[in-house]
Amino acid sequence: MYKSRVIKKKKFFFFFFGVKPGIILEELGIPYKVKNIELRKNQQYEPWFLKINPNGKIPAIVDHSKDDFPVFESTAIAIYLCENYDPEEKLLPKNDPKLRSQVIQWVMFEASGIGPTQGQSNFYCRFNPEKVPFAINKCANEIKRIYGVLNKSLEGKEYLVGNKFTLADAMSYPMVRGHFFSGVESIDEFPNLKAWIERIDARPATQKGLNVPVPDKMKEFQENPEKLEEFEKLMHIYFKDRFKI
Ligand SMILES: N[C@@H](CCC(=O)N[C@@H](CS)C(=O)NCC(=O)O)C(=O)O
Repeated sequence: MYKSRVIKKKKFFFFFFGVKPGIILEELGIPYKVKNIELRKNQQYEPWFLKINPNGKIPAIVDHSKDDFPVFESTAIAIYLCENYDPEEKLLPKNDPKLRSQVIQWVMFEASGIGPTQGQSNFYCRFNPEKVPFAINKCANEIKRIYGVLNKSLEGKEYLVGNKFTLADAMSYPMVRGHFFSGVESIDEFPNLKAWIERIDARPATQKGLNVPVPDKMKEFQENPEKLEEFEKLMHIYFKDRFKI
């Protein structure tokens, strides 16, 4: 029914496609098993999956070590993983309330700003066969405004909080590195943000997580515009059918 791939031998988690939890799992060294959900085949709406995420979206996880406890929404998954499996406070401080709040503030900034804005932009730039300049420009302007906030906050700093890599960075990085896909071709005007992406690009665990459960497509698309075009055409057909346009 769906493609399944065992990533590591121990089986504490089922993990359904979506790079953010992959990055957290790898950064924290949590053993997991992964299942790929094929969105184009609408596997996210199959009854067994809706029991895990009633919203019918990826990512979602099931914690087999805690009575098959299901968790959906990438931010909730990230916080759950840190609260339960980050005793060394690598990604989320526990005992310093101010530091913890600062990390959570940036995590929410991603969940309510970067994620939804780039998500909408992806539709207007890539999935809608009819390009609507007003929608495309509106999203691009908001993304650039958000990147300006990040760029300013990274002035003289390597990472967003406490000068160390935390959940704040881990959650924003996958979206920001895909800026071109969301209609912001260049981020040269945001040098701190560019350097921050390069810094996180060099983290082996994050890079491993980016390739879960299928090899990362963003770099391939950025380097091969014809592959991006091919993908867009497939998406046009899928969404026309889905939205009955
Ligand atoms: N706020 C959600 C967003 C999840 C989301 O939009 N997932 C998309 C893929 S990136 C999805 O599953 N789409 C399938 C659908 O809408 O049918 C999260 O962060 O987990």
